[in-house]
Amino acid sequence: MAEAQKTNGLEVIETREWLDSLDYVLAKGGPERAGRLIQQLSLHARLSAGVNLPFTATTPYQNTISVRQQPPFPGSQDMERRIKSLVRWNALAMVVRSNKKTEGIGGHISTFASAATLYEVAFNHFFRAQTEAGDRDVVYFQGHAAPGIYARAYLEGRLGIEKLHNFRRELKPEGGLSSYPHPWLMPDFWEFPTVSMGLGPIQAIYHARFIRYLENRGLKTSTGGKVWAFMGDGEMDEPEALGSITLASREKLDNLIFVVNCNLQRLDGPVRGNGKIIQELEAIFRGAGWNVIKVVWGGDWDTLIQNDRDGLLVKRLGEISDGQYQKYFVESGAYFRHNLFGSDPRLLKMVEHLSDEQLARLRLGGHDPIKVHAAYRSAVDH
Ligand SMILES: Cc1ncc(C[n+]2csc(CCOP(=O)(O)OP(=O)(O)O)c2C)c(N)n1
Ligand SMILES: [Mg+2]
Repeated sequence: MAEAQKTNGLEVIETREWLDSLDYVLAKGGPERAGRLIQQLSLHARLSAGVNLPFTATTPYQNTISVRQQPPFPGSQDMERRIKSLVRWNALAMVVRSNKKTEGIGGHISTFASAATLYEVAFNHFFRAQTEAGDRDVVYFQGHAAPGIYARAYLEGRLGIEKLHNFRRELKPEGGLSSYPHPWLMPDFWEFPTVSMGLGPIQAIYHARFIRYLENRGLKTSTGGKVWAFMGDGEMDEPEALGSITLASREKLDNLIFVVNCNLQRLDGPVRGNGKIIQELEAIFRGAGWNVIKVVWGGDWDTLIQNDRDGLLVKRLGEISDGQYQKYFVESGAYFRHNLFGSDPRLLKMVEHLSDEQLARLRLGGHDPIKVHAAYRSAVDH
């Protein structure tokens, strides 16, 4: 049907009536009742008129957890932001300084810069250390995020400054830090080797599986410890990263949490220029039977998305490719407005109260501690 027809007259009124009815059901019966009704509608359409809805393994390009479902943030956001800034700065300074001292020493900066919130929220609110009472969480850190983990350990007083001075020169007499996590290189610090991409995710699956094996045979008591694995979106292209994901769902490993940092970027370019890596991964994991929680937009987007009564914005956000998004993020607010919202006058109207500067500063979900916290909470409680 032509776009003009869809947005015209009768159809607009009809759609609005259906949406209003659904809102009524939602208000009276809650989301579960509404969900059942939608399923019934779809079944009815299929049985009585052969309406076959196109198959989709993905959900719309928005956060899985709505604002209403979001739990309150338990910490001090100001304090945590300050800690995060210090950690992020020290990680960067350590890498830059090492490269000044020894040319070509390398080290990644952007990996941790993009994942700092993901780690800080986990460190501050979720990771559980070993206690006498019970078992602990197990964490597979993304190998290239190592500078951030060192920087945090320094702030906690677990690593001396001389170690940071010798980043990537661990054989110096006063000691140093290995490029990447490896228990052989730093036995008191790292537990698992993760930097050959794909090793973290696959080890985490078998680790969680083995823990379950011990628990099921009474060889270990369970106190709810989780296995966390942090990885990059480019890393998901490694065969090992996805190779055993059906084992995890078959064995119902709800003691396992994957955190995939979808910064849309890998070392040498976009992960998917013409595609959408978040949607692609959602389809793969949902198809394999995983509970997938997407965190796409930060709190700055909440009102815009809540006011998106007809789903125009969410539809627009879903049709933009990752390559285009990369361009928007480095361009000005004016460019963002013109290219993203400019496709429809109704979209432009939705953001007319925001200045170009405000538009450029709309935060993404992975950098919003409240959104990340809500996602972790939901994953842990699943
Ligand atoms: C098996 C393997 N191949 C290649 C590399 C080299 N390498 C290091 S980081 C990187 C890109 C990582 O991209 P992504 O997983 O998206 O992580 P990001 O830095 O974006 O968080 C590559 C190819 C590697 N470490 N392991
Ligand atoms: Mg990446």
